[in-house]
Amino acid sequence: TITPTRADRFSFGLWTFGWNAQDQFGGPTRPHVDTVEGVHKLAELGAYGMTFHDDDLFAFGSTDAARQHEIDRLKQALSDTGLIIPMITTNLFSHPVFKDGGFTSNDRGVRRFALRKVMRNLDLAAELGAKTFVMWGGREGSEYDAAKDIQAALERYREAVNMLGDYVTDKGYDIRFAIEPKPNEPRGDILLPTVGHALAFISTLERPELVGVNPETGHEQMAGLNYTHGIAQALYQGKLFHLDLNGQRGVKFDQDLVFGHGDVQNAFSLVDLLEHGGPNGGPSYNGPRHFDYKPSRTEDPSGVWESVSANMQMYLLLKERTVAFRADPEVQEALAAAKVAELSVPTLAAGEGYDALLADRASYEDFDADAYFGGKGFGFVRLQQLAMEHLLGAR
Ligand code: GLT
Ligand code: MN
Ligand code: MN
Ligand code: MN
Repeated sequence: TITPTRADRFSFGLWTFGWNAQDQFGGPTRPHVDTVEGVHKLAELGAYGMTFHDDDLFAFGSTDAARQHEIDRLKQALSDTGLIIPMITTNLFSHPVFKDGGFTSNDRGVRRFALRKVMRNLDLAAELGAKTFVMWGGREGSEYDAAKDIQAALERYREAVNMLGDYVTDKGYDIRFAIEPKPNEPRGDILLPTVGHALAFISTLERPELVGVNPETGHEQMAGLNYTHGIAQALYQGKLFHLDLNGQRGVKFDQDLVFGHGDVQNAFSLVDLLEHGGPNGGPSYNGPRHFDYKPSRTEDPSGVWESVSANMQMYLLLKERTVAFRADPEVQEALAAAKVAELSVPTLAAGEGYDALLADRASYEDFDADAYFGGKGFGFVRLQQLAMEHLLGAR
């Protein structure tokens, strides 16, 4: 085992280890975890941060005094442990009033209430020094096509994010937003279902620079997509503001397993990308390594903390394996044979335009597509096998 340290920047949602394991089919199997105990436990296990929704810290509808009491207890626990709050978010999905969404409910009064709830929590984010504000619109969506005007809903989503951008700017808050995509669950279909949809939506905003994405492993995989690819595109577009690491096995309900307990080979390529950037360089990620998972309903309180450690352990073990992978001369040779670095060479020469390309007979008239590879393959399977051998600790 590898001991996690603050420098690894691991963070956990209060709603993760704090989940009492109530699900659609059965009641809680565990007691509630107190915030202060949670903060101390996380610090002890090597995390550096905790994140939360307003309603995780103080119950919906708390009096101002009860709310303040919980904030004060949290602040004391943070100062006792040195843990920080890198991100906070607002719950716009649990209370029945949000049954048709928050920012995009058909009901205008709900939309106005949702904005106020978020603004109040933005003030708290600023007070606690959180730099990222996640927006997971789990209830923004529909079950019935006839019941939701999707273009109007997107316009209301846009209106909401634009206004919140004005708010943090006018207040001088050092906070950026991160939209978290998910294709479905709890709604039949959720708006902004994938990283790609969210990135396209962000480009329509008045302050696009304030808004990025918070992709969750399982959410992309629920849509049958490659999480590492989604993360790579978010990095490429300078939009990876935060992320939710967990495990998922295939296209089914949101499993929220421990990181790496789902598609472990994709977790390997992900950690390689986050830690080292692309194989030929390109941005890596230096934000929090945030886990958004659910300790399975079968686990007792000690199993919960085992699972917290397991997330960090999986990340660190994979990190170690990716370092070995990159350092292996045989891998270097296989990467070269597979021309992985050649993809970084621009297709056109410096200063070359379509005229020069048209004049280059070698590129077309004399290009013999049938003979070009002379029967030779790329050797991608060999390269992948080397990656798997490193992943398995066989090298
Ligand atoms: C909820 C959801 C998560 C989101 C959280 C942030 S809450 O648990 O399932 O994926 O990240 O709102
Ligand atoms: Mn999440
Ligand atoms: Mn999830
Ligand atoms: Mn979740």
